[in-house]
Amino acid sequence: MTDLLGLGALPRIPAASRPRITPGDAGSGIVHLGLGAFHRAHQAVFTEDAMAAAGGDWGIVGVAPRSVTVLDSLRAQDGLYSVTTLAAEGRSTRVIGAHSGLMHAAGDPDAVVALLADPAIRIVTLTVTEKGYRLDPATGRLLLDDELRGDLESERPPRTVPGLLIRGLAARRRADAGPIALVSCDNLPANGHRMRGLVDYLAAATSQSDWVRDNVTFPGTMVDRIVPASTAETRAVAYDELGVRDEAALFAEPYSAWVIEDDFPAGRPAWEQAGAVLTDDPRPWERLKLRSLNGVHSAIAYLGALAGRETIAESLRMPGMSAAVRRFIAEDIAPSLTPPPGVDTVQYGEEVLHRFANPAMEYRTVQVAMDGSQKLPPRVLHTIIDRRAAGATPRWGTMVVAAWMRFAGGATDDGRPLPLNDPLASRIRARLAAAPATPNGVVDALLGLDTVFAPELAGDDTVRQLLVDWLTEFDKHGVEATLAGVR
Ligand code: CS2
Repeated sequence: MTDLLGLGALPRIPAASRPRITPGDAGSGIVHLGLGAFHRAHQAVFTEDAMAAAGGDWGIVGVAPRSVTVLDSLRAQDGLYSVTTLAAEGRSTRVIGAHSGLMHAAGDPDAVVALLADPAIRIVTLTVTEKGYRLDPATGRLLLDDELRGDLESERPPRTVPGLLIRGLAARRRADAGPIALVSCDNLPANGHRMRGLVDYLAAATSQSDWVRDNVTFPGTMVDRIVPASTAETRAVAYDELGVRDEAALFAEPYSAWVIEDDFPAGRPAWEQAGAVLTDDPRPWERLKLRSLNGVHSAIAYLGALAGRETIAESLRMPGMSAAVRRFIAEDIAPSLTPPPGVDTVQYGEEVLHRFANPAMEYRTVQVAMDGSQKLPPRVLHTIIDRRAAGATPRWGTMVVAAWMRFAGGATDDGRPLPLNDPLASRIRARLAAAPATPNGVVDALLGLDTVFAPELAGDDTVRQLLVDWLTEFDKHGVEATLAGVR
């Protein structure tokens, strides 16, 4: 008898931890691109709960775009994995059985294209991270490089996510397989709108605009749950709780939210019965969450990492850190947006800080810090742009950008290496290497990254001066002492 999680092992795990549906009972209705931890602890859980409450053939075929590590673990476990919810008061573990199939896009792109043309599939959801969409972060326009052009213009198997989608839609049109919703579940501003822009562009380039207009919708979403990268400890806890090994185990916070634009031409799971909010306009939620939660997460990550802190919770305990991010929320973020009705941005920010402080969650600063060139525009730069347009001086927002600039230098304040894990890493390094290592030199070099900094920011002398001032402070005193002076 194997001690690995899988269908055969389910009778042996505690009853309260078993999936809430019978895995494999529901037919497939959703294709999901991106098998990362976030999808598995968020949309998959909502979908399982929706099927448990109201039925429906909404099994998820999980597609790994490139890496096979998670895919292999899931395949060995019949698609099953556990999510352990960590709260200060204790933990609880449940196995999720919402996946009805698993595929590898890089290994077998034709199979994924064929699946997108299957009438049973009525929804495609995506968590491919900001960079997976191939959009210019500063302008939101598609970055048409050789790889993507090859996906559009040649017959070779698609290599990019947009290429895979447009080939899948073409196959669906030919098969007359009916309408479908494409749902971005990534932290992009107006993600539904961006998804539509991307697909419209590709559809025009491949002469299928009419079909796309009549058959494809792009519901926007706000997704929210803190799901740290798994470690050996995650797997050890799962073993303790389940009595079997789970190589794909996850940790997550108790909080989970999903706001979805209700625009599904071929039906959808009863997600509202699983706690999701279905709405006409998710954009106020998206903006609130991106700027207040993700923007503050990035702030704590860069500042904490520079001060040598490993985790977000630990960074938040640094003297002055919570004062600085509270001022960022109250003085820069709150005036930059209109929250959803009945929500107060400062109060929302307090709840976010409470979640970040969860002592049971080990969310690493360098995990949030990665892909800064993609994350900064929607999380922080849009706040700064809006505040500047209103004539204000966004002191705290520029502090975060300065911290990112210092982080890009690759070392903590006491000289230990920091990883620059970013699709623009080589451009960033080259720019820094060619510039004087002074606050002015660094600011000029990095403001010149035109896919990150829109012209109205790069050409704004007030912003430039604020950045130089913060970098000068960090150079003189280090982040720790700079923060300690914030009230
Ligand atoms: C985080 C997000 O890693 C990051 O960049 O800011 O993944 C964050 O945990 C989620 O968006 C929370 O919903």
